[in-house]
Amino acid sequence: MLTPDRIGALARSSEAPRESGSLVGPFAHDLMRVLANRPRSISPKYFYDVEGSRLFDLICELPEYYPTRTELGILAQRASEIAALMGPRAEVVEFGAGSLRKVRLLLDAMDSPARYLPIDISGDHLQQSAAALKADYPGLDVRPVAADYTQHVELPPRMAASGQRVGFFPGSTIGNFTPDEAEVFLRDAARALRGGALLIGADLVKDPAVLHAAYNDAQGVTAAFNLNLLARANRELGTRFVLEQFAHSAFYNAPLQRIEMHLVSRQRQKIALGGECYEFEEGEALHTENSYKFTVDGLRALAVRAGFTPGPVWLDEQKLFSVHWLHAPR
Ligand code: AVI
Repeated sequence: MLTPDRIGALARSSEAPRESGSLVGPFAHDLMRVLANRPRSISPKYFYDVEGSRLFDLICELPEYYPTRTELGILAQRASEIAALMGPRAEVVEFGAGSLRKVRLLLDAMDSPARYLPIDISGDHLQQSAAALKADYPGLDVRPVAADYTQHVELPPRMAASGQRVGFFPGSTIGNFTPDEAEVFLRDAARALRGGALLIGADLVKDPAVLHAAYNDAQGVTAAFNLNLLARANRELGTRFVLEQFAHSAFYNAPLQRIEMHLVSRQRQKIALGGECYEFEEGEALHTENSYKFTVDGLRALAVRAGFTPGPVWLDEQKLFSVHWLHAPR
């Protein structure tokens, strides 16, 4: 549970004094822009500092959060089928590589994988995971790319003797984009993977009660993950958000087929940032994340709009999660 003690601990960890100096960088810039507007909505990419990544790893282990273990189950069960589609000496490009646990399932099944290019915004985390992977696959050319894959990323050209280039985008992270952003991302991926394919995980539309539980876990880890956005602002930007004065709110918006996460102000309050003062009314929300859910046909239609040709789709027995093979154009 997210008890007052735990909120207190999170809040204390958010009180590290900031060096005096001007507020620069995308987080400061975006947070100021967001606070100046209404309704207030910020990109979920700011969840993932070191603490946010740690909390997300905990979420993936929660009994209520079915996507990670379900997708891992699908990949483990279908690894040889997927490896056959990849063919020999394939290059794998992973968008938003995290712990690299999922890609190991593929690499173990693949026929002589040639190169692995994990792209992640968190450079340090990426270098560490890439070094660990390299030690386990000595014959693999591991080339980490520290970049924001939500923006256009220039990839190195394919190796001369390699097979096809296959993108890997697991975890239903596609659901954290707006529909327009998802299409732009996929169109860009189709270009980068020309002549190859994309293997993508997408969470499915299902009983709202199952979705609700996955984003409102009993231990309060998702709440801590959501509140860490404010803790991060305190640590990095010197804001003085009092975490106890915001409530985690996550609910399924059925018409839009998405979970929405918000931080709701428990009282009227003012927040200072960059020489400006921003007011929150009681009950006013900062929208922190959308997590879109898909039907199989909906994801395939989105892929077609972005230039892919849909191939096989694999689901778990309960039809909770889907993994799609999408052919990139030539
Ligand atoms: C990373 N992403 C796919 C997760 C999701 O389910 O949308 C992030 C998350 N947010 C709350 N719990 C997990």
